[in-house]
Amino acid sequence: MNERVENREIYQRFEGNPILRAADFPSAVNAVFNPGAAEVEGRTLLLLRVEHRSGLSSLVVATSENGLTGWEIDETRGLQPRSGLDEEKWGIEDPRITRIGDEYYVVYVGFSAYGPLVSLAKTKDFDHWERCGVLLPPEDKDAALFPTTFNGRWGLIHRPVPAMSGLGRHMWLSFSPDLRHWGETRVLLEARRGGHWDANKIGLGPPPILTKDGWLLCYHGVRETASGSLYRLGLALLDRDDPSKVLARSNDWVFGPREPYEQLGDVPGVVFPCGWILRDDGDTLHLYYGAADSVVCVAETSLARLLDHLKAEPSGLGLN
Ligand code: BMA
Repeated sequence: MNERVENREIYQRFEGNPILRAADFPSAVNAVFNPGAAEVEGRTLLLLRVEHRSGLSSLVVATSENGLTGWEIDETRGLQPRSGLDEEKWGIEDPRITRIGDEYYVVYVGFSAYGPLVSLAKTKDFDHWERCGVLLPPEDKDAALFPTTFNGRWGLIHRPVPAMSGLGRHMWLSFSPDLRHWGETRVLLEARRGGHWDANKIGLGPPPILTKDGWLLCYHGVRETASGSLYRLGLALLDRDDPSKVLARSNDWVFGPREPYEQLGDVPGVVFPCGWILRDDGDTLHLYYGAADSVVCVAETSLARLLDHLKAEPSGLGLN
């Protein structure tokens, strides 16, 4: 990679990418991608979306000491779609993990008999699970919980799809007093229009991270091209106390498919993160993403650098 280009990049790809692929699995699977991420007992844990050769996905655990190398896959740990349940009839996908107290709340997409929907399960160890059921009906996905409440209500970012086409797919915010009943629903971030990289369709990446400046969001924006959809990433910042207030949004995308492993696969031209981990220094951030719906990769960045970038681009707000 040309050094001048690399220096401009906000995220640095790990040179050992992809860190996990189908061939690493003991059993024959089609693809492994879009992992949720958490720190569990001092190790980095990825909850991988594993697409089996049936076409249906389940969630499988892999762990590593340093979050980059030495991944150990444990096919007995994770979450399987519940058989006989229409809500998970065609698998479960794209988990986002939020730690609340000593539990991990995993919001995932259930590929139901009626379309993709948002479900929740919680666990302390990724072995034993309590299913909390469907949070939002189809079609809805790209959802994650905030780790704290706002005036006693939990917050959930999600991406419903309007039945009427041409109106855009935007990111929404809903609240709940008990993690079961959701309301106070409003649009949080609109997809831009026209020629922008994030026109018409956006969705949350990993769960929001609380920073000194507010809640940091990483979201994907989709551009339709003659040869398919391009999934790239942008940033936004929400008010710490009132997350319905958007303080800043990047104008330009900050990470997009470039390397061969992001350009070649089942769905070329896709980077799709569902997890990130802020390391103990409070600044190093590891972003875990699926590349081309085929493999798992990691990129590193600095939290301070992301926030500086957002502050330098305040005009991103409300630009349509
Ligand atoms: C989205 C989700 C992701 C997938 C992406 C690109 O709609 O379904 O799971 O990675 O499309 O195919």
